[in-house]
Amino acid sequence: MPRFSMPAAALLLTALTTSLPLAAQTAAPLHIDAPYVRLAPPQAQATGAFMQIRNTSDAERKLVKAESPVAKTVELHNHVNENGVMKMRPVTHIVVPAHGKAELKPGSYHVMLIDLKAPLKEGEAVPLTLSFDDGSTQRVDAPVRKPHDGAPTGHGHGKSH
Ligand SMILES: [Cu+2]
Repeated sequence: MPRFSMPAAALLLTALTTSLPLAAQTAAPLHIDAPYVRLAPPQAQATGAFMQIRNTSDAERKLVKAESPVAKTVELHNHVNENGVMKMRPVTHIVVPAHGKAELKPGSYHVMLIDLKAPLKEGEAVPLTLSFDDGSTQRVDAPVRKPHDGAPTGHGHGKSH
């Protein structure tokens, strides 16, 4: 009785999988790694959220919006050097390169949580909804963490130790 030999079946399978468009295999080519929110001083009304966004697709994506129920306003920010002074500036989007990643980290791009509705506690999970230029969204829970010692503050004062 005729049947596929094993090598023929393997070849057929290889041909099928390699000819599939990438989009058909991965509905969500964006991956959010290590999200966290910086623990702010109790009286602070704003803080930053940081993460890495990996893009496994062939197309550049842009993060265009972030939302969170813990803050009245959520903006996308970058730090820019203006005459030697680091300042935060809102940006319209953050690029996630094809087969690359966007790094949201202190002193660089970040999600700014402004007018916090209640002080955030260490370990609390902050829900973030990220919207991209292709209309897709990603929901992540970012734990609140203490900032690392020596992280950029945006001020010019030196370290005391
Ligand atoms: Cu900011």
